[in-house]
Amino acid sequence: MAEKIILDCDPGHDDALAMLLAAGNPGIELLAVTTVAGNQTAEKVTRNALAVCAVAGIDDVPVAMGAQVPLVRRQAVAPDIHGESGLDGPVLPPANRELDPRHAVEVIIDLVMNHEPGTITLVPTGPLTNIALAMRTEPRIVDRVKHVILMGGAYGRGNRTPAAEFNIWADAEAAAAVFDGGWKRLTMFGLDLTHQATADAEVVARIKAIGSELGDFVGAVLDFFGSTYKARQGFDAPPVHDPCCVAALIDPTLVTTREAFVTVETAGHWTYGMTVTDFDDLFDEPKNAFVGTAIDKDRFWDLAIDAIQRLSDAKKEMQ
Ligand code: PIR
Ligand code: CA
Repeated sequence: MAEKIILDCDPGHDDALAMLLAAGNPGIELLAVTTVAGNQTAEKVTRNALAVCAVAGIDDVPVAMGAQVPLVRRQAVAPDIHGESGLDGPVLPPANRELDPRHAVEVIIDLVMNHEPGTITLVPTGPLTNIALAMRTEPRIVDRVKHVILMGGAYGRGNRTPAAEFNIWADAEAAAAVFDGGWKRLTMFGLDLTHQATADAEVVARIKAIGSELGDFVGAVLDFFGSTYKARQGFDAPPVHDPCCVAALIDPTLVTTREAFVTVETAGHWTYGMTVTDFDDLFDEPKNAFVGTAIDKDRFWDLAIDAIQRLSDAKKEMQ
């Protein structure tokens, strides 16, 4: 049975790849794409989500716009990595369909409350504002969600501050609520894992060799992401964080995880947004998360490239 997921994202170069993997792999049933301000404003990332749908032929999945600002802190976006549009690099096609008229938080609550308990997985790949708002608006979703598997945090070094990863730092109060939420299952894929999933030159070449409009689009996405990651963080190849969560749902043997108590720092001056990860039980707190430590990069890319190929083939057939 395919995993039913809601992808809550801020596209975003790597978010775009998460959308493609979710839509293009038969092991996933993508119930909705919901957006949240993060890499860019909510308006921009929502436009980008619709552009990805247009180029990939994702016609039947609702897309809903969500939170425009964090719960407490001031908004901060990431144009240094993702550009002014939030998805700089490729030509972005205009939307060819309407947004869902509901707020993302409503869509999340409606879907979770109208499906059997324990059947829907939430996949947040941006700041956790929508998820925090959804659990506060309808607390019964917490027990009904099968699994929250999120990209965010790090038990090692951060990327927005030495202590904090961007998605958590961008709305740490929301993240604190989500980590402390009491979910049946919570998985954190932080930078420790996602920095292993780099789009090396050979991978980009394989994607461009598909020879489709979508393959060229993803090629341009990765070229831009690679150039900013090189310039800003000195990486030889860009890490595509967000699709790691989707890949692990398709094939859990791709990743290694370790259970721990994880809590989000919201009071520290220098450490705001840090995901403090207690692998050694030093706090003596109940474990609340499975924490990703490793991913099989080659098999990860096989899955991602296969999804791009499938979506390309399906679109060709439609034309
Ligand atoms: C990536 C992101 C934000 C800032 C930087 N420097 C790099 C975005 C990605 O979309 C991913 O979800 C997460 N936030 C990684 O920090
Ligand atoms: Ca993201």
